[in-house]
Order: sequence, then C-alpha cells, then structure tokens
Amino acid sequence: MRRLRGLWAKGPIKGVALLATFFLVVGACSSGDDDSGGITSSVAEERGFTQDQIDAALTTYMPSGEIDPYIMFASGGQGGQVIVIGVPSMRILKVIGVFTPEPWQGWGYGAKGTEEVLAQGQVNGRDVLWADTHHPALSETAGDYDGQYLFINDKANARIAVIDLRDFETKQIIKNPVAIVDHGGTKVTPNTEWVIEGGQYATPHGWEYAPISSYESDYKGMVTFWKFDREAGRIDESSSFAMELPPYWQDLCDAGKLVSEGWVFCGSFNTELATGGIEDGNPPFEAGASARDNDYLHVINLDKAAEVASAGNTFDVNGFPMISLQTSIDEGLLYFVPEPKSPHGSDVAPGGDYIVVSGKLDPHVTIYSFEKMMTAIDTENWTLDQFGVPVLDFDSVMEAQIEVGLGPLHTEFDDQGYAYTSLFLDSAVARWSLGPPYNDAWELIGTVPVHYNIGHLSTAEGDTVSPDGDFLVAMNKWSIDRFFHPGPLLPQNFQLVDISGPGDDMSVLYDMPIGMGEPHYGQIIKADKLSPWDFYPGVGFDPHTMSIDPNAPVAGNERIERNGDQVEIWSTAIRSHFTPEIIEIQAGDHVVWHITNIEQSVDSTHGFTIPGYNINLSLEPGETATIEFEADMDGVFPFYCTEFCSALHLEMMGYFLVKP
Ligand code: K7E
Ligand code: CUA
Repeated sequence: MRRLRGLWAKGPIKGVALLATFFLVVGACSSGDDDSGGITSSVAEERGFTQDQIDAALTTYMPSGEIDPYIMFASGGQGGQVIVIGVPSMRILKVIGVFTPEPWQGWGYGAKGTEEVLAQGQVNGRDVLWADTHHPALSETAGDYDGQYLFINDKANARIAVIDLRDFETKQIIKNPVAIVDHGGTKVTPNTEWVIEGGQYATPHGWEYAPISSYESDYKGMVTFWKFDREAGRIDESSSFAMELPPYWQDLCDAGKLVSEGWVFCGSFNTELATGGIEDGNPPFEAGASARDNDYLHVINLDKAAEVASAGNTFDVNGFPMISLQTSIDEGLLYFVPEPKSPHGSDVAPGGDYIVVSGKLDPHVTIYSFEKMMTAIDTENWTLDQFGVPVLDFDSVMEAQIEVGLGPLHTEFDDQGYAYTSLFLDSAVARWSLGPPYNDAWELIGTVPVHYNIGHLSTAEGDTVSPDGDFLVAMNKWSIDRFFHPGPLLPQNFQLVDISGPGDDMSVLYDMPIGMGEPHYGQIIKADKLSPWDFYPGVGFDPHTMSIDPNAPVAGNERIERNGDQVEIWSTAIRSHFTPEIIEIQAGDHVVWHITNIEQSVDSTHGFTIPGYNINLSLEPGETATIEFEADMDGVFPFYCTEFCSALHLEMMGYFLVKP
C-alpha cells in the first residue's frame, strides 16, 4: 500500500497541487494498518473492490485537467516510434514518428524536412521505413535527466535517432557505417557528450561478405561513440568513432558516472564464437552461444579511447574511423570481466561505484565494484582471452552476488538504496538492497509478481545519479489472460508498480495494454523537467532547421510564381482558410509549395493534404513546411485541412487544378 512517502508532497508540479491535497486526505483515511477505515464509495461496494484496489485506483487517477507528475518515453518497438506516456495515469500522450512515417504528424508525407530526416536512415540508398526500436535515452546534465533531447536506437538496421524535446520531433537519423545491426544503445554519458551504440550480431566490418567459416578472423564486434553537439542539437559524425571488438555479441551498455565517469560497460554473449548451422550437425545458436559458464563484460576507457581516436590512431570502415582491437589492447582501452551465464543487462548504480549484470540462466545478479576493477587493472590481475584482451580476475572485482530469482535481466534504482531487477522466467520484479554506502547489506528484500515475462523495467529517473523511486513500470512481453484478445497477436502489458513503500511492500497498481510494437525499454522523467514549446517561436519556423525560414510565406506575401514549368507557391493557413484558395497549373509542372501556419496560439494546428499525391502535413502554430513534387496527375484536387481546427474547418479548403 502507498505510504505517501513523498511523491504528492514532493513539491509543486504544474497542475498537481490540488491533486496532492486530494491524495493526502484520502491517504490519511486509507493508510495505516486498519484497512476498514477506507473511504466509502457505492461504486467500490457494488464492484466488490478491496481496499488495496481502491488505493491503487486512487493512486493512478488523474482528475480531468490534471497533469501527470512523470512522463515516460517508451520505445515503440517494431513501430519505429517513441510512445509518450503520463505516469501514473498511464495515458498515452503522443506517438512520435521517428524511423517510420507517421501520418498525423505529417512525418514523411511530403514535408521536405521530414523526408530528409527519414532519408538519412537509408541503408545503401534504400529506404528502410520501419525500425526495431529498443532503448530510448534522455539527455543528461551532471548525470541527471535534463529534459532536452531523447535518443533511440534501431536494432534491426543499426541506426540512431535524435529527438528534440522542445517540439518532440525527430531531428536526425544516423546509419551506423560499420555495422548493420546494433543493440547496446542508446545510453548517454553523464553530460551527453557521447551517445553509445553497442553492436550485437558480429559481421565483417561494413557488413561486407565473408563466409561463416571465417567467422573467427573476419567477423567483428563493435561499439560506436557518437559525439553529441548539444548546441546544434545534432550528433556530429565527424567527431565520432567506433571501436573494433572481438566477434562476441555485444549487448546492453551503460555509461559510468561520478566515480566511474569516462568509462563504459557493455555486456556480451556468444564468447563461444558459435556459428550455428544445426543443419550441418552443429549446435544451434541458442545452445552454442550459451555453452560457457561466463561471457565478458566489456570495460571500456572511453575518455582514453576518445584521445586515441582524435589522435588519428584509427583505420577506416566506410569512411568512418575505427580503433583496431590491437590498438585498444596496446593502449589499455579495453578490459573484460567474466559475467555469469548468458548475461543481459549492464546497469551502473547511482553513485557510479557498482555495475550490476544479470545472467539470463543464472538466478543471481552479480555486482562489480568499479574501484576493484581499477585495482585489478593497475595490478594487472588478469589473464588474456583468445584475442589477447585482458580478462580481470572475477573474484577480485566482484563485490556481491544476490540470488534474486529466475531469468534476471535489467536493473534500475530508487532513492531508498534499493535496486529492482526484472525476472523474465519468474514473471516478477525483485527488489534488493545495495550494500554500503546505500544500505546495510547486499540482500534480496522481496519480489512482486507481474504479468507476464517481464523484459525491461523502468523506475522514475531510475538510471540517473538521483533516482526518484515512487513508481516502477514493468514492461511485460506477454499478457496472456489480462485483456480481451484482439486476435492471436496480443497486446503487451505495461504494469505500473508502487515502489514507494518500505521493505517488500510493492504492489501492481495498473495494467496498460500496449497495442503497438514491442516496447523494450522506456525512461521516466519528472514532468517539470520538460519545457516543450506550446507553439513554434515565430511565424515561419522551420522545425528541420529550428529557425525562422526567411523564405517562409507570411500573411500578405502569399503568391504563385511561374518560371517555365517550375511553379512556386507561397501559401498561408489560418482558421479557417488557406490563401490562395484556387491554384491552377499545367500537368507536368514541377511544384514547390511552401505553407505556413501563421497562428501563434496553443493547439491551433492545421493539416494540409492534396488527395492522390500522398501528401499530408501537420502545421503546428508558426510552422512552415515545403513540399516539392511533379504534378504528373491531371485533374481537380480539392486540398483541405486535415485537423478539425474550427467551426468552419470543413470550409478550410481550396482547389488544386492540374490542366491536362
Ligand atoms: Cu533491452 Cu529487449 Cu533490446 Cu532486454 S533488450 S528485454
Ligand atoms: Cu484548419 Cu481544419
């Protein structure tokens, strides 16, 4: 049961003050040992609710008009998008188009800026208009979320996207030049100097052909460090670099912080170098790649690697600088630490002093001490792996192992010195206490069942230097019997868990079916750390350049100019009309059409579609966009506004006439 330890008393959040009072009153009645003293409600009585159910409902309830204190950014999985969710109400606020065209936002339906960003994600010139988005990462300042940017990776095609949280739009997509698949991304360093993209399935550099029989010599692992230019709001490819790694399958990475700032920790599996081929009598991948008792946590000296890269001690893959494995060994950039049985997850504790990994086939979490790692490195307490990389002595760097349950995966933290680890096989979340300086002892505190097969979990600000606790979201892969079955493909199930109480007091508050993609991971930020624009700052604002376009149409300069068969149009949109309204051109003309929403008030968005031409724009207040196309289809095309913006919205239209 919720102890009202802090959230609602934690201070003013826009729009929540009233609610806090409301909860304190209810809480006073419903907390404590006497469960009979709850609020009375004929609805609860009629539906037979227990006191815990009433408490759960009241904790997640946001009265109409109240704003959630937390915002979660969850990956949209195969949808290639990002889902924005209010916590604790679990209301979906937006699905941000990232790698995939998104019609409501006019993302990839004619607006040149959006198509240019999507085109950055091409692979060898081929459009790839979906993604397997896994890990969103909020930008950080001094190890805390700062609410400015969001990054997310596409595992399927090794791409990274940058989203600006002023307008919640994707500004950049980068195709990794050295790998075709990634996984260990994105995570950021404590001041967002670097965005980490770890590899996964080894391939030759630049995914060029080499036979599987030459796996050991020709296939390579990698991690890429993307330099983020906060001023520009873009990754600076020219200052970025990759590191060549053995063909182990690198997995999740996390950045060091505070005492371990400047270091990066990536898990791996398939140190067996299994190459599958069950059809030829070999062990299948799932057996071959989990035969050994240990794989290797990769411990990377990022600060030093950046120096080596900027000194030019690299080789080129598709024009991108890569530090060779031998250079990493010679320069002391890379160390391994044995990690037990099919590891997954690599999570740095809030103080940066401990690194937690889980073994999918080991019921323990293993906690390493960063300080002990540094001692092992200084004293060369290592053996060498088959590629000559130092493997630090396990016993000398391991701080603790805690048996938490079956199938442990990912870990996040709270402000009570607890860690939370997802248990895939047990379908549960384990709460365990960190040892000193966080708590007295390394020990399991309790578990809470979730439904079912949890992958990631996310606690409020739970991977920063100052986690909030309060709430945890379990990202469950299966829902089985939790919801109506909309056909054989079932929703996944986010479950909100109350972690504000002490000891093993944790409870599931709410089930949220996710009807899109497989949202692997999400991060939860305090809502008051975000300061998105209510509308674009100035009429004629181009979200692609994040500046006012001097060529944007504004009120009074609407016009049509013809130069041979080139037709350029400057249009404006305002409730409830477009100017100009009648546009007549010749079939075969090349059309460049600029449109500005000249409004500057909240929520006065206009859409713009030309039927048959696959064009749809969303013009938020102030925004300008340009479409460019061949008018190769003659006829009469009523263009109109696709947002119900006003009483005379249906009249907000015009005729685009293309003369044969
Ligand atoms: Cu983060 Cu799903 Cu990509 Cu674990 S992975 S679940
Ligand atoms: Cu503008 Cu409808």
